Amino acid sequence: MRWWRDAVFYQVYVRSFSDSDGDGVGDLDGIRSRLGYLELLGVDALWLTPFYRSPMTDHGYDVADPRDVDPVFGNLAAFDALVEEAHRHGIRVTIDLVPNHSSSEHEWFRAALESAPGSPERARYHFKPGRGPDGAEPPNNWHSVFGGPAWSRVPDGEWYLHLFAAEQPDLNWTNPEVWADLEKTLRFWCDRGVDGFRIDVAHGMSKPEGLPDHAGPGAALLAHTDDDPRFDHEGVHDVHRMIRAVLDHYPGRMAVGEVWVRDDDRFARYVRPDELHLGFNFRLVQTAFDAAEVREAIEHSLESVAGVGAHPTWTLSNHDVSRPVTRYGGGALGLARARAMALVVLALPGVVYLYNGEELGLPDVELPDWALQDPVWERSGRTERGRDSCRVPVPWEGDGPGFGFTSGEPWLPMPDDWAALTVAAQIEDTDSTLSFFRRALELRDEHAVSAGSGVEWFGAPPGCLAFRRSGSTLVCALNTSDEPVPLPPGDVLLTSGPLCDDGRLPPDTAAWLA
Ligand code: TEU
Repeated sequence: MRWWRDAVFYQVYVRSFSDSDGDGVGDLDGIRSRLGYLELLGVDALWLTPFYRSPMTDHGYDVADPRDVDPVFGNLAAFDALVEEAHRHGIRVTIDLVPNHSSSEHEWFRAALESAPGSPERARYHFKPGRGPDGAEPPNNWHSVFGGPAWSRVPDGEWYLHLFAAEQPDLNWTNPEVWADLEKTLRFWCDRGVDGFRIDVAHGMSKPEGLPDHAGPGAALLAHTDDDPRFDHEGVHDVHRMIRAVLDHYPGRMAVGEVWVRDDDRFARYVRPDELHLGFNFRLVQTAFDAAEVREAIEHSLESVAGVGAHPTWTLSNHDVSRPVTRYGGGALGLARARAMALVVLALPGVVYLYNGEELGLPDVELPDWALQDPVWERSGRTERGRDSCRVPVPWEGDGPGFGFTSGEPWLPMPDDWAALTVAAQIEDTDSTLSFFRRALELRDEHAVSAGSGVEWFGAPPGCLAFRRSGSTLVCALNTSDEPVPLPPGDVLLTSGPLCDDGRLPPDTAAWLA
C-alpha cells in the first residue's frame, strides 16, 4: 500500500507548533489539540521533528534516548494518544530518526568517556589519537557543518568526531551494536503505530576508512561539495538497505531521506528500489524565482528519480532554511512569489512537504542576538546567525506575546505585528494565504492526484513556464518575468494572486487551469 505516493506531508517543528502547558515550548498534546485544523487544511500526513529525550543543544537533533519522549514534549502515552487520534482524523504520522550521531548525554557516550582508549565503549563512536606533538592537533582537517573543527578532545587526550555540534558525537557505523540499535528503534516505533520515518542526514553515517583529510578547497566550508569525504560515502547504502528491510516487514510504512547530495545521479542512489522510498529534493530550495531555473531543477530531478523507478519529493522549506516568503524577496513580493511557487510544486507529480507556517505565509523573523539559540550561532563564533529565524512559533490567534501558541512566553520571541497572520485571522478570509493553501490542496486531490509520473511542458513566453502533469487535466502556468502574459487555454481554477483586468497573468503569479 503506497499511500505516500502523492501525499502532502506537513512538517511539524514540534517545539514551535502548539504548547499545551504554558512552558513556551510546543508539545505532543499541543499537536493533538490541533488535529482538527490539520484535517481542515487537508494534509495527508505529519512529519514530527525529534521529540526524544534530549539535552536540546540542537533542539532535539541531539538524541539521548531514541525510544523515549522528552518530558518537555510529553511522554509515551501522549505520543500513543496523538497517533491514535491523528489516524481517526485520517492523518498519518511519521517521525524523525537521527542515526548519524547521538547526544553526548546518551548513555553510550557517557560510558565511552568513562572508559579507556581502545575500549568497546569507545568503539561505538569515532575516537582517535591526535596528530602533531602530544597529539594536540585533531586527527584530520574536517570541519563541523556548524563551524569549527569536527573534533573535540577528551581529558585523556583522544579526540572524537562530530560533524555537527560537539554535543552530537558521530556514531561509528562499522560497529554492529550501532546497527542493532537502529533496528530496535525502527521496530519500537513501528510497533507503536507510526506510518514512517524521516531519516536525518541520510547521506551521513558511513565514513571512509581511516578518515582521510578533506583534499579539496571545500575543507573550510560548511557546504557539502561532491568530493567531501564527510558525506555520501558508499557504505551508507547498506544502512538504507537495512532500514528498508525492517520496514518491509510492516505493511504501508515508508522512509524519506534528508539527502543533501547535489549530483542528481548520486542522489538517485538513495531511492533505489531496495533503499529509501523517498528522498527530499532540495533543488527548489536553492533555486531563484526564475522560470528557466525552476524548470531545469524540475526536469533534472524528475529524470534522476525516474531512472531508478522512484517517486519525486518536493519541498520549498523546512526548519533549516530561510522561509520562501523571505527567500523570494520578502514583504508582499516575497509572499506573492511563495504562493506562486506553492502552485508549481503542488501541481507536480510526486510528494510535497509543507513546513508549518508556510500555509500562513510566515516570513523569517529577524531576532535580536539575545534570543538566538541555534548552536550554529555560537559555534561559528557568532558570524552565522543560524536557523532560529525560520523556527519562530506558529501564531494561532489573538495577540502577543504568545498568539495562542502558548499561554506563557514563547521560546523564541514572536513579532508584535503577527496578529494579521494568525490562523484565526486567516481562516474565514477567502483571500488569505491559508484559504489559498486549503483550496490548492482540495483541487490537487480532485485534479492531480494519481495521475502519471511525467510532466508535459508547453511553450511559454520568456520568463514563464507552463506544464501539465501527464494524465492530469490540471495545467500550471508561472510568470517570473516583468510583464503580464496571456494564460494558456482552459478554465482558471485557482491563481496565487489577482489576474490583470484583461485576464492576463501578472508577474510573480501562477495559475491553475483545467
Ligand atoms: O540537517 C543536516 C544538515 O546537513 C543541515 O545542517 C544542512 O546542511 C543545513 O542546515 C543547511 O542549511 C539535519 C537537521 O535537519 C538539522 O536540523 C540538524 O541540526 C542536523 O541534521 C543535525 O542533526
